[in-house]
Amino acid sequence: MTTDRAPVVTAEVRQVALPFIKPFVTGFGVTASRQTVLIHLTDADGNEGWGEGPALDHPFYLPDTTATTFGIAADVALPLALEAGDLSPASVAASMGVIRGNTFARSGVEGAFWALQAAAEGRSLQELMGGSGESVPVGESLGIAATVDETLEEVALRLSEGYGRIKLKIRPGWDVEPVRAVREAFGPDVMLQVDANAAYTLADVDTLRRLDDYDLACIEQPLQWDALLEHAQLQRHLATPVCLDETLRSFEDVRRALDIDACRNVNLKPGRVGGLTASLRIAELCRERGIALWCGGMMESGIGRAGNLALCSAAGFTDPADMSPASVLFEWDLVDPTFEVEPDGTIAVPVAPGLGFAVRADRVEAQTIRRSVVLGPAV
Ligand code: OSB
Ligand code: MG
Repeated sequence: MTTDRAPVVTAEVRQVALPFIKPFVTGFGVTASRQTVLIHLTDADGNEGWGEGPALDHPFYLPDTTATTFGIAADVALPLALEAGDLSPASVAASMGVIRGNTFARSGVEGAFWALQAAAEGRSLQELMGGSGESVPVGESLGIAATVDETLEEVALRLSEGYGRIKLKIRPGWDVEPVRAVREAFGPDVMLQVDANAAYTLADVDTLRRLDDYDLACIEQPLQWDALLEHAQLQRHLATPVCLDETLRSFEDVRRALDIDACRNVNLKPGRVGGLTASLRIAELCRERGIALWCGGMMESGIGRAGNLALCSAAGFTDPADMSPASVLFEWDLVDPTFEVEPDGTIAVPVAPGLGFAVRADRVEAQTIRRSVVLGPAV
C-alpha cells in the first residue's frame, strides 16, 4: 500500500502564532500567548501533508516548548524522517526513535506523514487509523476563573451547548469549593472531573480525599509531572480514579503506570507520547486492561485536532475527549471550515482524504514567526 510513493519534494517547519481569545489559567500558571509548530510536506504528485507539534510557549507544563519543538523538528526529527526507507508513518516513527524525549517534535513530524499518506492514498485519516463512526463525544476543559459564579456561568453555557463532560482545572485554594458548587448547581448526572496540572504533593492527600464526595470521573495529574510512584501511593488513598497526563510520555510510561496502579484513567495526547503510532498502541493496551481512556488536548489548531479526532474514533476510547473547538479558544482557526460541537455533544470526524480539513495557507503565512526549510540530513 505504501509502495511507489512519490518522493517528498518540499519539507518545512513553521512556528506560528495562534490568536487566543483569553489566557488559559491552570495549576502551572497563566498561559497568555499560544504559538504552535507546523510541519508541511509536499510530494512529487502534488499531495500535501500538514502536522502540528503543539507544545506550549513555556516549559511550565512539560520541558518541551514551542522553541525546542521547532528546533528539534527542523534540525533532527524531520531530516531523520526524510531518510526513512518508505514514507509510511510507522517507518517515520521508527527512524525518529533514536530521539530521546522531544515528543511534540516527533509527533508533529509523524502527523505530517500520516496526512501525506492519507492524501496519497485518497483515504481519510480515520480510515488509515482503523477508526469508525461518524462522530466522537467531547467535553470542555475550563480554566481557573476569577470567581465561582463565573465558573458556574461557563459550565451552564457549555452544558446548554451539548458538551457531554465538564473538566475543571484546580489548584490549591481552588478545588473543593468550585467542585461542590458545580455538583450542587448541575446535579449528579453531569459527568464531572478535575485536572490539577501537577499542583499538589502527597502532603495534600486530605484535601484530595475530600474530592471523593463529588463522584468525579477522575482527578487528573494531581502530583508532580514526573511523580509516577507517588501517584500509585496516592491512588491507594483515593476512591476517585487518578488520571495521568504529564507523567505519561510514551507507551512504556503508560504500561509502567498501569502495572503499578498509578492511574485508573488515561489522558492520551498524541503530542505528549510522540505521535499517533504510539497513541494507537496505547489505546490497544488500555482496551486490553479495561482502563478508561480519552483523548486530551493541547489547544491545537484544527491541523492537530484532525489527527486527534481520527484517533479517538479508534477502538479503546471510552470517555469524551478534550476538544474545545477553535471558536472557544481562538479568534479563528488555521483550517476553514473548522469544526464545532454538535447539540448532541459530539464532533464530526472528518471524512475527506488527507488531513480532512482545508488549511488556510494564507493565515499560516501571515502568522509565521519563523520558518525552516529542510534540505539536508539530520545534525
Ligand atoms: O492539562 O490537559 C491539560 C491544554 C494545554 C496544556 C495542558 C492541558 C490543556 C487542556 C486543554 O486542558 C484542552 C483542549 O485542548 O481543549
Ligand atoms: Mg491535563
